[in-house]
Amino acid sequence: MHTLSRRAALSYSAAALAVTGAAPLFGHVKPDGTTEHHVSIKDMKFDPPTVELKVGDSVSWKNLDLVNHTATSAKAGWSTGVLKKGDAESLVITAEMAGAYVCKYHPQMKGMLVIVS
Ligand SMILES: [Cu+2]
Repeated sequence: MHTLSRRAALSYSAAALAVTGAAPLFGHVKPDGTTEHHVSIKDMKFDPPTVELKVGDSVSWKNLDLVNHTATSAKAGWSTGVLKKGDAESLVITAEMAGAYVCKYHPQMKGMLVIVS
């Protein structure tokens, strides 16, 4: 994680604490009430493989492997694009993006976005 984004994440959490008085359970709650979820790509796996989220939340994928990866759902028509070592990409999640995704280079790598209300 970049120093800047970590600092931003901390300030988001502080803002959430000030507003709600409770720590967020998962991810980082932003001032607009949405949550940023983090998925690491490491050892040819998405970690965590399944993310439960609300429409409007964002997911940030970060590639910690040496080889290039993507998070891609051909069926739902979205992709992070190519993530090289150390790259991260954050996408805002719409209802249409729910379901399974893979790495386009390594289709055995499986992830899932589950929309909860
Ligand atoms: Cu891959």
